[in-house]
Amino acid sequence: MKHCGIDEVVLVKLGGSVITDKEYPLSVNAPVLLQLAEQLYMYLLKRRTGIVLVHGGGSFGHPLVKECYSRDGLITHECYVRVSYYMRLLNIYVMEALISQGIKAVSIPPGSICLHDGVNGDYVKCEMGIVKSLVKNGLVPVLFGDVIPSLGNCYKVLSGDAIIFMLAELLEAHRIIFLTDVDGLYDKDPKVYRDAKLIKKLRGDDVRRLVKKRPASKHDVTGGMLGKLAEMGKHRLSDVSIYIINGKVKGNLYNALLGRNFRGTVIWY
Ligand code: ATP
Ligand code: IP8
Repeated sequence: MKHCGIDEVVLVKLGGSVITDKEYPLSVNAPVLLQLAEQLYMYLLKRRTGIVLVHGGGSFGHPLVKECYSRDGLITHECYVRVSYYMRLLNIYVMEALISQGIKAVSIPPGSICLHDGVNGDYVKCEMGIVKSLVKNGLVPVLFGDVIPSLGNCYKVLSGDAIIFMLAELLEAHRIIFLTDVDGLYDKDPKVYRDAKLIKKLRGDDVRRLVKKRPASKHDVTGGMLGKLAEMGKHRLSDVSIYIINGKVKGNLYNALLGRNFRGTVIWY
């Protein structure tokens, strides 16, 4: 996408495992957030790239939704109000960090622009025109995993990962960077298996093979790392490179944005 002097659009997912501590409900990782904002700012000083940020639910969204599912079996009206409130609160922390570092960030809550068509399984429609206009103007739209209304089932969780791939199609992005709290995609969970091996490169065609069963994760209602891969597999991507890197390592985001010296996984379509 070429507009108003912007050469390309890069999509960055600020993983909930990076910006919050998923072991403790409602805990923000403020120093890491500030460090990421600083890296983005330094990069934007150098390159005329459009950036769209999406952040995850981390210890704000996931434990609350989990509690609703185990208590009520679904997202009730009360639950929707509560999760929606706390996701906006997390978003405020993110916005605060970005704006304090000089980034022209604008928040777009997906709960206000997206609707789940309860009839067609996973089909979600979002009014993303606003995102396109803002990024064209050189601003940095910030979306996040959220709870959204559903025509069939009252409410549904829309993950930040799903939003990233919707945006990739809409904005014809060629680069997507996922920041998590591990060094990339491993052959098994590196937090559980000490002998897990980092997968440095992976072809998009091989992603589906890796996601054989329904993803499950201790803290995560949207499937954790395997949920990310499952989401990737649903979209028609071409000429896209996806980087999964550790957002807690200082300078990693900056280097990945510049395409140099970063440790992580690259998946290409
Ligand atoms: P959020 O959904 O809150 O935004 P996130 O996008 O930062 O979170 P998670 O969904 O928590 O990331 O996924 C990262 C976690 O996935 C890691 O902490 C790691 O323990 C776990 N994981 C499970 N399997 C793997 C794997 N094969 N490779 C890498 N990480 C894995
Ligand atoms: O963390 C989930 O978004 P994700 C958002 O990007 C909620 O999967 C509300 C749990």
